[in-house]
Amino acid sequence: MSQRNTEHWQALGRSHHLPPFSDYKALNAKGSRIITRAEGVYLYDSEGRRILDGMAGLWCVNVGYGREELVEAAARQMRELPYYNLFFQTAHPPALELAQAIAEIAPSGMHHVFFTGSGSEANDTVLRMVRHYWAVQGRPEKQVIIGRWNGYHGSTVAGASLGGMKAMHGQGGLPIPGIEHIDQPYWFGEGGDEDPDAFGVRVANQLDEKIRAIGADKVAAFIAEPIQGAGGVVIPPDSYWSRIKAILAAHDILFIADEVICGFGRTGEWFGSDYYGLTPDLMPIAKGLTSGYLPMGGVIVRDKVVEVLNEGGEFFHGFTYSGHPVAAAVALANLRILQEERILETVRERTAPYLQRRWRELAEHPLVGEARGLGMLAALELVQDKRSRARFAGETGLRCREHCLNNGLVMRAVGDTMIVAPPLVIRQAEVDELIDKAWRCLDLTARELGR
Ligand code: PXG
Repeated sequence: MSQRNTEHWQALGRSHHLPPFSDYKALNAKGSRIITRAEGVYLYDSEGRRILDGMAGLWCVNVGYGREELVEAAARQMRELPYYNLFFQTAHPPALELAQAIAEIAPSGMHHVFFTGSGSEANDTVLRMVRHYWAVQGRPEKQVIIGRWNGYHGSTVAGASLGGMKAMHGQGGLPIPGIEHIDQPYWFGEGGDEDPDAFGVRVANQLDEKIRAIGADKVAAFIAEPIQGAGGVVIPPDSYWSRIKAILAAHDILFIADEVICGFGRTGEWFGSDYYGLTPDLMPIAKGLTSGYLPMGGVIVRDKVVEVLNEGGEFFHGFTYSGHPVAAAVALANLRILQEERILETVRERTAPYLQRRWRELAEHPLVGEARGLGMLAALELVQDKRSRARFAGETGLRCREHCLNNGLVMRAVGDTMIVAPPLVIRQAEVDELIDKAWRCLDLTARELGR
């Protein structure tokens, strides 16, 4: 019998596993890091190393690891009703009660939820739902959805098409027809010498220009993350969302706020849309809905859209695992934890201000051109030259990420942008540890570069 150790699992990976977003040859030469368990904000790997999880898994473990209440909720529901579907005029209590609980925390005027298994499926759902919405009203030519370059909306065909990741578009013939992109509000990377607010207005105006170029009679919707996550924690200049709101108000199109990362407390509010005062018509959700304990996503839908859907006959769309009862029971227990432990209040009043204050100290490091953040999201821009904001070639982030992992910290690299999105329940002493380790890894990266 084979031994259950690091080499054993790495060999299994090489022989049998095709992991997501991986360069298989490079990974096989090296071997995966094997994570075996987790508690609170810490991961433990197969070498017994303890690693502070600065990414809350993949932006999702909002209430931290090891929450017995979620385990109990899953076990209880599995005994009671492990599976049933929501097709053919049936339903079950966990999905219905979760829909109600989500409606209670959603922005006003949004009272319905369509459940999916993931954020990508949520975005496939919005694509079909917004086109159906216009078709039901006798306007089937309103089809085009406008997204943003470097936005991320998932990895299915619709999700990757709505997103603006050029590397993803380069594989598999994407984007699909009927999707257009405008620039992102990424001042540090693309703003040059322009004042940030002037830049924010200028890129927001691209939405107006794009709608006019296509013709508003052909545009179904605009989709955007309140803050781009996978794109590198891109926090728009203050001017951006108010200008976008004005543009949306001037045109008869739907607005989709992708809340997969910002939802469920990341900004200190329930949704990023609450933080920025946005009024979306549809909100894709996932990740923090269950704190990642089980896969689940959904779309929260504004009443005016539901009213049209109600007149549209059958909506031919849904998944075997839409509203899965065990995932729904876990999501309900997760929302209860967020509410009963007043986690959003703590984030707003204490944890986020502390994280953001300490994070800004990293701007003093010679490699850091900008240290930005909002709520429980933060990013560092690694630069060759602080004054000119001259970048590296895109490899420095990976070096830094490697130093972080070897020194007990998960920090994600998006090119040469380092990012964190820790569990919302991280404590002050753990934030201190995160900052100390980040500083040390920046030093190690600088030394490796011969600086
Ligand atoms: N929308 C947004 C805003 C996301 O961040 C999705 C949709 C898709 O969700 P699913 O559940 O289908 O993965 C996401 C997912 C990264 C990374 O490297 C980010 C995501 C997923 C995988 C990796 O930062 N976000």
